[in-house]
Amino acid sequence: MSLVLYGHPLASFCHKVLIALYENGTPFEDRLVDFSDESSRADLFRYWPVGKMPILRDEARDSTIPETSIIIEYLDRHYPGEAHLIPVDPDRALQVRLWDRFFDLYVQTPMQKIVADTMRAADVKDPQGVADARGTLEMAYDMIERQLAGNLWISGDAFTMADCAAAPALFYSETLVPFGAERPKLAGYYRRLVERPSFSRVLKESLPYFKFYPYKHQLPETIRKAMPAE
Ligand SMILES: N[C@@H](CCC(=O)N[C@@H](CS)C(=O)NCC(=O)O)C(=O)O
Repeated sequence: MSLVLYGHPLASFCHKVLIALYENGTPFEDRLVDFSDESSRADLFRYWPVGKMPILRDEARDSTIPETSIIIEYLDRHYPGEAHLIPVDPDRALQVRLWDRFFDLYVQTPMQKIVADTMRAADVKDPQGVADARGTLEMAYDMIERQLAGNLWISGDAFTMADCAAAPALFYSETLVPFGAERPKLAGYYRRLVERPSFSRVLKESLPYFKFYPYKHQLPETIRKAMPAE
């Protein structure tokens, strides 16, 4: 198979690319990266010394594509399907890229900060950084609530790369900072994302791994009930 995705079923940025692949039914091979296994870890770092996942290997073109937004743009250009996750119209495409950046920088990043701090030793915890991250999530939620006025998806009526970024970001951030009754549009958007077949499939495949998520007790009840017994 030409396309190989190096990633992990629990990793939110990997979910973002999986959604894009599933939206178009793009064939690919899934290669699980296990950071606790030296050779698996070396496999990833050999291609991308930054060490962040996912990365996409395109064996047919002998190229390595890192960074989720670049991966989705690459798939759109070289392996297009029926779902155009980047609009053809340049101004609409710009809006999609803006909201894609927004979810990565102001939802995923603070969400990861809070989760990572949980796993730090007591003497190196960063309470101020975590409080700032929570504040960023509240600010982002308010902006999303306003943006959704009249929009089915984040940048209009079509599901795009920005929604691929939104789904895992909001799925995990909601376990840390709930949306609150004052943000009904955000709550409705979240439900549409979770019910979207591409993301629903990603979540189903992640079920055996959610037991490793430090905030697993705050996952939605439907997910907790569907998780295999430990
Ligand atoms: N900007 C990167 C972020 C990727 C990222 O942060 N991936 C996480 C997994 S969700 C990771 O590899 N974490 C491992 C680490 O930081 O050591 C992208 O969009 O691909």
